[in-house]
Amino acid sequence: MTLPEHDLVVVGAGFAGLYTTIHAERRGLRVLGLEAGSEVGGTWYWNRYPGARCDVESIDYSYSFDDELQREWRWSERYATQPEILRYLNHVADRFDARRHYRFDERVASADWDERSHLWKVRTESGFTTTARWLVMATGCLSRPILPDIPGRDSFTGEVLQTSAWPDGQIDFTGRRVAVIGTGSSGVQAIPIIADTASEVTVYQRSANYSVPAFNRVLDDEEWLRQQEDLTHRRELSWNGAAGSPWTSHPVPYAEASDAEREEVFEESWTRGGVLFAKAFQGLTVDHEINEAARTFFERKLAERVNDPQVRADLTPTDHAVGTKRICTDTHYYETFNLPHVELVNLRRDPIVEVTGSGIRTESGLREHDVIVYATGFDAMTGALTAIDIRGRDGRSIREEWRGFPQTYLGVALPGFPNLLVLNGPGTPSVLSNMALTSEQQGAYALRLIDHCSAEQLTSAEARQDAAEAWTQHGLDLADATLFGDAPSWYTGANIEGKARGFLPYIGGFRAYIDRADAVAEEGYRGFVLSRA
Ligand code: N01
Repeated sequence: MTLPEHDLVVVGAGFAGLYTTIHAERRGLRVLGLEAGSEVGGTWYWNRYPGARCDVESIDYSYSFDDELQREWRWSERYATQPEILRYLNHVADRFDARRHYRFDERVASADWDERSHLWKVRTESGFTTTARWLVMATGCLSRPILPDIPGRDSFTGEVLQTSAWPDGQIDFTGRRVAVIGTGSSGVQAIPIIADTASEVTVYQRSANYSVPAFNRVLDDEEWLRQQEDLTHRRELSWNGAAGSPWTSHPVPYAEASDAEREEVFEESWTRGGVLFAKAFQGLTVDHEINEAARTFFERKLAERVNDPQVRADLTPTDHAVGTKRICTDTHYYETFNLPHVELVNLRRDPIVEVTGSGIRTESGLREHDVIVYATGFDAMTGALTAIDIRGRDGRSIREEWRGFPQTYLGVALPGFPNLLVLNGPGTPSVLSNMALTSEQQGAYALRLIDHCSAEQLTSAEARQDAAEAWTQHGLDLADATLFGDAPSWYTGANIEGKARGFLPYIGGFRAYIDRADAVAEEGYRGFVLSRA
């Protein structure tokens, strides 16, 4: 039997990749990590734009697998900034000596399954090749950036920046005329900071988003100690919750709450900050009436934050229900539009015609800029995988198969692609949950399958077609019962022209997902075909 150079290759050194690499080594597996970046960090390595910070609280957005680790790392703010999370992931890599398993600056170009030997042959863009029994894709959900196809885009002679590939080090915007295209979470976080120093900021907005203040604060010793005392309980709630965090909706259903109670609950969820607003009442993203109440509350808050009625109208979302696109978590975003040097261009009324050497021309005319910042998002959930030429049994190609909606089993396994394990793939809770914990769950699940196969002397595990179809349909049915499907979001592929539409993450909840996945394992990997080379 041909022996592989490695038991597994892990692609990616973000939360999921690092976890898997560290734990593969602990099990005595020969693991190789391949990472396109020059360092660990994944999303937190690439997205270095000003204002980047997580919208899950620091205490929750960190590994839970090692009690010493979670108690020794002292977060400084309620929501950690990108530099702090990157430092944390570097600390994890140091602490568990994980870097020695990685080759950095290696972008995987292709992977081919050899049916005879039951091995993957992996090749990177630099020409490095290796073989492994298992190929674990920890390539991230939002790691394939997109740039809009605007006529003349490359003719601009000023500086061009992209939030998702931000250069290392500070960019000085002092006295410069800056354009920002895109008002998702990245744009919403970057715009207020850019406006602090730029002489002019023009925000080109195609769709208005819901944004809720982060109410970020320094974690003082008292709050930190309180969190530490409660940590075991807090983690328990997170692991058993629907979204991997300790927060739940108000216990009294909306229909049974009085007007005063409803108001109080919305206010309280608002001040919890950011995405947690969508959790105010159970069913907020399912039931039109509750969602309308949340929308009314939001619009009242917006009126307090934005002075100019036209600007306010332009900043009011019109094309989706509250929470059905990722709610942005901001610090002074809306207030920024009260500043005299900040202009909002509503592209629905005044579309971009072209980018020129000196600026951006919309139907109303040319605005000149020194810098253009693209905060235009990602080919989410599938883009990182379809960017690689992955060939499974009989030459089947993910890139070709995923021209249609991706069929996965539990989000982890794909029919026709034995021993390929996708972490946080389409069909997992991933982006709807706390990715620090989903990454642990996904890594542990992949390693559990690998352990099972080695214990049984099996060399291949492949999802059955019918199991993948049923799982995918189950996910789509769950999403159909909510308001999510109607929103033109990256959750559904709607941000990419020509991408197959359908709700990509698993919306049934983190705990429910874990229970289903564990049941599959406990029943001897029902829905998988396990075999020997
Ligand atoms: O990307 P997005 P993002 N002309 O896709 C616009 C996570 N995240 O990087 O909505 C003009 O949300 C596009 O317009 P439209 C978080 O999960 C988290 O901001 O398609 N505009 C939209 O406004 C988040 O959801 C954090 O009409 C164009 C924007 O670009 C996810 O990452 C921070 C355009 C893209 O927004 C993605 O966020 C940052 C065009 N041709 C990111 N094409 C936190 O933890 C696109 N747009 C807080």
